Amino acid sequence: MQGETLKTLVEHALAAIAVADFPTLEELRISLLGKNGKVTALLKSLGGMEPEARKAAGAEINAAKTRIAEALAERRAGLEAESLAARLAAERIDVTAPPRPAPRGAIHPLSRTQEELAAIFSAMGFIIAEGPDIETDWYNFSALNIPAHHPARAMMDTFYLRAPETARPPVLRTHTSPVQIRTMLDWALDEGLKDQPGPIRIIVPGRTFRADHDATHSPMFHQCEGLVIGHDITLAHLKGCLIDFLRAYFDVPQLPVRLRASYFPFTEPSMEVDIGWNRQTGQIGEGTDWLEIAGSGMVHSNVLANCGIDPRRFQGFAFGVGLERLTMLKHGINDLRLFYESDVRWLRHYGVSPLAPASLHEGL
Ligand code: 2NL
Repeated sequence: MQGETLKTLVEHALAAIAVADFPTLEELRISLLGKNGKVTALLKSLGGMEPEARKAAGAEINAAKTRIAEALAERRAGLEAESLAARLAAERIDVTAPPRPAPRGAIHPLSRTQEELAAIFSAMGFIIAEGPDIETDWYNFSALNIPAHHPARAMMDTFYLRAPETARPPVLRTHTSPVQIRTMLDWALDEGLKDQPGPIRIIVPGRTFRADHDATHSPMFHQCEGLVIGHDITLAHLKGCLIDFLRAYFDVPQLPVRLRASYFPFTEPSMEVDIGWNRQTGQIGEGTDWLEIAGSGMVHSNVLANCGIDPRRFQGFAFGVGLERLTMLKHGINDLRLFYESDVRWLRHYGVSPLAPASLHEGL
């Protein structure tokens, strides 16, 4: 009779366990194996039995208890696996879906050009130097070997700030060269202290000002100048550096580059830098026409001396490019004034998404 009862109990328990959910499973565990559970009660009843009967019944009840405990564990594991599978299915991520709605803002094309130059010249070991927009006459003109009568110094070409009669009025810098002057002065001090500084290798992007306003000139515009000073820097370095830079920027590996003798007060010799293009189509690197793109030269010995650098021990090269011009040529923009009008239609058209892939093959 005992055996039948136990067998039925186990059968019912296993059947119930097989279809139980989590709460039911816990209820079953308590009602079967818990302190007041049915199987526990049977085990307790063993105490009142004759030894022979107890031995047989004990084995049976313990076997039943083990069977039920195993079934409970198995069902629990099954339920856990099912619930994990359900979560994984529900929380599945579509990695091919767009990450967020299309961005509304765009990088201004001038900023983009500046970022591209920073990337190209960083790869060549240059660092970026910056300085003030408002300069003294000495940093902007005198230190650069620009003579007193030079037209750049005239009121109609340069913005001067109000100053007491006796003082030389400050100027809005007409080029980024004063930053190179400041860099060379600092460097000469370190060199003098026998700090053994490495060569100077900087680019100086930034805002510049001249009293000019038409389709190709703005009173505020942007330049990027470069400067390299060392013991053994030659015109060959200047040439290689400019060729590598222009080919990377315009993404034309065989871009023709020509150096043409010219004059600047702060370099000797001085060269204009031309690139090959097709005047008719505007295609850079095609055709037989030449386009002036930059100015360059070996830093004038007077400029080095003005910065405390001994021209018999050191020499170097410098160059300057207009950022608007570089940008207009690359993107076919024909009116410089639109750069600063903040017309959102123009900005959307020429701006670059911050998430867009880099336009340079080497990345930004
Ligand atoms: C141009 C010409 C140039 C430089 C800039 C430079 C700076 C120092 C010393 C010597 Cl501190 N040179 N800068 C040299 C040659 C040309 O720019 O047409 N820029 C748009």
